[in-house]
Amino acid sequence: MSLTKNANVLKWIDEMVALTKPDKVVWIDGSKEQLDQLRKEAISTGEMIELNQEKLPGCLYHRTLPNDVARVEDRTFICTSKKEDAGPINNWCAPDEMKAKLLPMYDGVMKGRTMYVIPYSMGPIGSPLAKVGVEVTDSIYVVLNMSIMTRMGKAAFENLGDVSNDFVRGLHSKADVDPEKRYIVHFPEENTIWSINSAYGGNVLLGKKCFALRIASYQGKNEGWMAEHMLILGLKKPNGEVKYITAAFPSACGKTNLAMLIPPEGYKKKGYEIFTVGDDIAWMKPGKDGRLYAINPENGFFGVAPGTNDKSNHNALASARKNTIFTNVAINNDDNTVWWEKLDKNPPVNATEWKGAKVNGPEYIAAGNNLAHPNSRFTAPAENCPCISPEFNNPEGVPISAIIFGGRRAKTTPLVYQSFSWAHGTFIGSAVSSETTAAATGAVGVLRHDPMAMKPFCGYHMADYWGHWLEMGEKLGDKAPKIFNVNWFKQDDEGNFIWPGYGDNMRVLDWIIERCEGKADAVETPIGYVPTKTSINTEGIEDEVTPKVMDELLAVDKDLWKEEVAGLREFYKQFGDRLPKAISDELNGLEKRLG
Ligand code: SAT
Ligand code: MN
Repeated sequence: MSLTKNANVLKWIDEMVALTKPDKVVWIDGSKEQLDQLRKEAISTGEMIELNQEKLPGCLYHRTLPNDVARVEDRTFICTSKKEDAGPINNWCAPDEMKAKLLPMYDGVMKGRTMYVIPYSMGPIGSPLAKVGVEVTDSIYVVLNMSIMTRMGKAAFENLGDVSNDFVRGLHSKADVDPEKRYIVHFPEENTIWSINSAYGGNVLLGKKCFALRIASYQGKNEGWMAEHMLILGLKKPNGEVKYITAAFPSACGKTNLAMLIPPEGYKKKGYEIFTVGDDIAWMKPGKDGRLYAINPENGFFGVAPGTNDKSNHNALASARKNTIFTNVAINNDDNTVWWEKLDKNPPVNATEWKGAKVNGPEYIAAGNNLAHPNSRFTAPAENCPCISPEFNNPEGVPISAIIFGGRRAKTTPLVYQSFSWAHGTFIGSAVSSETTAAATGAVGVLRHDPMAMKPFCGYHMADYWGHWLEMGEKLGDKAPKIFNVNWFKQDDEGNFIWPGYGDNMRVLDWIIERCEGKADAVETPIGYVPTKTSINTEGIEDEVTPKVMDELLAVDKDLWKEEVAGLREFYKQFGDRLPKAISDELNGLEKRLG
């Protein structure tokens, strides 16, 4: 039975049914009974495995095919009617041509299967910033993940109403999970996403990267708001005031860890606290008072499991102790729980590795294998997070004081620096480079340009996107957040990380907020304002971060930066005359300051 009278939805569902020809159509109302039923069914078919229900209540395990473990950027397309609107760093195909290619693949693809119709809201129901999506899929795994990651079910349709056509249409079929026929396709001009032949994460949970970043960035440009690949956190100061920060880092560079940071002892004692609003995506819009407000459109965390442990992210572990779906981690067969690299020092002897083979964990690892896939994930409800912000469901969002960019850089980029202005900050965002990670298929550890951490996620021309940033800055004027850049990943000549990171990143957040309040000290350098040698608090880590190490962390090496400028000049060339003048002015200004 359909859950809505909205004629636009009903018409589109009819079309999708006629195209994919499922045996059955099930509308997902979001009720506990229905989800329990789907869990049971998925367990009975082997699609999901039930984990130890005493130790991990409500938790399920899922294994994807070894060819289907990450986003596929080379098979992701932005199909705008004009090629130049997709820009030089997106894959483009004419909408008609792409449809002609994919329609035969979708024709009858759900024969013998059930089509699930998933209504969902990105953002709190009723929020002026929220938007509705409908995803049809033949995967229970998708339904169960969407039930964690979004506000899913009947209420989303209530939000849409009976007449609106403002919803994003998502068509997904796992088909044969054939990597040669895998496509993740966006039609921004039609509010439509088509995904086929994958059953993994960002390729199939269409509310996430496909809608909340690629389609939403396009909508944001047209409607005067911003969709960004950013965490959102609240920093509570000893006086009780909470300041909000967003931060954009590429996938698997520590957004979840920063969003859930536990301050070092000295800070805790003084009364500092961190609250999580979001760990991956921020939608931001100027509020009535002229400041920039952010909501997290998601309702859960799709976090990288390996590396997550009690020290790196206690709160993420706590979030994933109940009602969580684990994908491609290892199983400890002794007690039917989960394990991944760096969870602890005791890989299970009696293990099932991520591809499903029974192995001796320590021996398997000693032979150079991973027990869990490096991009294995937990899908955990936000409400499980011990430090979830009291503002998490605030429909108006939270006012942002600072925006941080960052990536993985062994050299060149100091621990932290502040931009001279919004335009300079936009330039810094456009200039972000980072070493690639396992979150996407392809080589790991290769330095590439990843502007605003949006390279894989911007739904239109990247240079126009920078233009939109500049325009937003003009609109916000002196109420605009201050813009910073951080690098937790600086290395010495032996390849060791020289900044402790994790909870100690609080020290950098502290400097950032103090800068916003006009307090902390900085020196003006060619690249921006860098902390003075003593303005980052190192109390408690003096042994590790000696004055000499601090010098290294804050160094601005002019020769390296000249190379950076040359690389950027080359990178910007492809944007031709669509590159905003303010960006090339900033590059020229930097070059001049470097002498
Ligand atoms: O696979 S996802 O795109 O959802 C996660 C990520 O790459 O950030
Ligand atoms: Mn991400």
